[in-house]
Amino acid sequence: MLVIKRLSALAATIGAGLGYAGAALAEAAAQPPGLGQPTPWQLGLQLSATPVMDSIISFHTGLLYVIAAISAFVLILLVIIMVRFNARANPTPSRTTHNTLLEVAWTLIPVAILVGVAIPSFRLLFFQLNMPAMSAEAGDVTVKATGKQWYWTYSYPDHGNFEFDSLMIRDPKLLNGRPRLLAVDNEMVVPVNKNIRIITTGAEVIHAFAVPSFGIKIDSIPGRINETWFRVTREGIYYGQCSELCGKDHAYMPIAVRVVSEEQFKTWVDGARKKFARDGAVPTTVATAEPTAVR
Ligand SMILES: [Cu+2]
Repeated sequence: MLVIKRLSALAATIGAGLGYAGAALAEAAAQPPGLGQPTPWQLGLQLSATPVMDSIISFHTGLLYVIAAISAFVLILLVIIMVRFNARANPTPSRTTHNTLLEVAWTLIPVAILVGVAIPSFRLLFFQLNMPAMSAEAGDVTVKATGKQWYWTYSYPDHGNFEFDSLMIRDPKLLNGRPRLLAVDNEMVVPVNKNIRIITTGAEVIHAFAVPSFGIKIDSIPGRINETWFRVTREGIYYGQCSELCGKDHAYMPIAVRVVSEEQFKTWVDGARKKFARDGAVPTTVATAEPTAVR
């Protein structure tokens, strides 16, 4: 955690020095670099915006210490063997073949390490996969994200009959400081500090809904619904990408999630109901057995 903080601080300093930070992050002025989007020369994970990502980062950092300690231990053993037991330093080698205590130890100690890693790993897995209790009164929100070739369609099943497409902004002149290949025309909007359930499916091929700062990545599979959740603890704009090779424009169907206050979210829903109202026609997400002439 500390390492990542220091690295991101370093990245911010370098970025500012190169004059990059000002323009690129003008829009998300209050948002630290590395939160919600990648930074140039980034080394670690993106900063966390949810409790799940907090756990992922601390688990990742903890594992790094374990791995480093094991690697250092093995390296030290190798160096000792090379120095003390080479043919010159040790011309008459010992004929020992077995050492019961040593053999039991080098079996049991790795098992203990693996169990020690597995326990927090499974705890994190359950934390990610167990949906929290959703409460509409508390302002929790369900969003349906449909992966299409090659954009995302969002609808809010509990907030009215509207649905909208979210396409990448291709014209650099329209970016206004937002990140290239990540900014979209219609962002998904959710309230801060609420449980957000994402239900996702694919319209024609498998896509994957992933936002690094939220610690979520879930496949969007045609014909079935997958779900995941997040709870963002600070307002801002968070970017992700389709994370399943889905076709020629796989790289050009980013995900942009704008996290706002509850009041702003209500205002946005009122506007979206009018702007993106559906006419009651059969939604285009319904899979058809045969390709129609329109396609
Ligand atoms: Cu995709």
